Amino acid sequence: MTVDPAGRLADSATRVEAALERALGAAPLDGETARPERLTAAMRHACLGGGKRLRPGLLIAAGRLFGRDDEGLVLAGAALECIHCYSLVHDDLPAMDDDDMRRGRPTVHKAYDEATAILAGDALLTLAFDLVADPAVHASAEVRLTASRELARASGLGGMAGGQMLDLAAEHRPTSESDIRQLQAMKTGALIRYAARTGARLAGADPDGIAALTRFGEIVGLAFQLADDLLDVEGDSAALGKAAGKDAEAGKATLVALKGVDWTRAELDRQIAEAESLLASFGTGAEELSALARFVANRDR
Ligand code: GRG
Repeated sequence: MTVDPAGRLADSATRVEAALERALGAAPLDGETARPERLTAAMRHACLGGGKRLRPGLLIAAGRLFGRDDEGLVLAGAALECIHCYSLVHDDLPAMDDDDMRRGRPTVHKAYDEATAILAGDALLTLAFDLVADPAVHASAEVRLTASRELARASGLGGMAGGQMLDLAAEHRPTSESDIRQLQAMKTGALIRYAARTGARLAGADPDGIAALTRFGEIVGLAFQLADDLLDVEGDSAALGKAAGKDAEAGKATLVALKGVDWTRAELDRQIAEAESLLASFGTGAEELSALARFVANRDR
């Protein structure tokens, strides 16, 4: 069977886009008082009409491996995408990476203003937990609670936000390979690991299946970051939809900076080979995930 990862990803992306569109409607939901128009618009700017939707695509593909493919999985993927989009909005702020362009458009603080961008990020972060609590995500409240707690841990102090803190602290400082690996596993790896693990969990995988997908997610997370670091060195700003060459300028601690481009390419190949051998025991059903891992490694944006 030949799997077209871009086609599958595009299909998941369309479904996630529709779920986000519904979640970011103008009408207040039960328990809300009113939805300020400007904040809703800023959140829509951050979330809709752009992005590769890799994390929800991975969550949905992991679920499909274990036989589930319904709108509940899409909602869990949309929750994860809300966290990812919030992180991009805050990362683009002048106090962090100070970027003007994202996904080929002005960043949220440029299109609106800084205070609105901060609030849009805050509200996307909380919206994620609303979505993951939806009964459609899983019939069991205990499974939803686990998905929710793990989402908090992947995103927060010991995950993405903590990784961002370590990343800022490492700027213009000599940083060891193991420290770089740790900060990257937290900053970008944690959400990708969550995607693979949670897709498996929500589809009813047994502990061995969840463990295998967790390891797969860790490898894809590292591959994603290596590819991102290479794109920053070699990529084209127009294709990326954001400025390239910013890592060296900001003195970022990356494996490309520490070990060089050739080593990073070889490491990326090693990671993809490991991901594929990990999936071998799942047979042809895992071809979509294996193709997705290659897509992450070889992407040009
Ligand atoms: C602000 C709490 C906080 C955290 C920020 C993830 C992150 C932490 C910052 C993003 C900075 C950055 C550009 C990191 C490189 C990896 C990355 C997340 C790239 C963008 O993700 P893609 O390529 O983007 O999946 P799209 O637009 O396709 O969704």
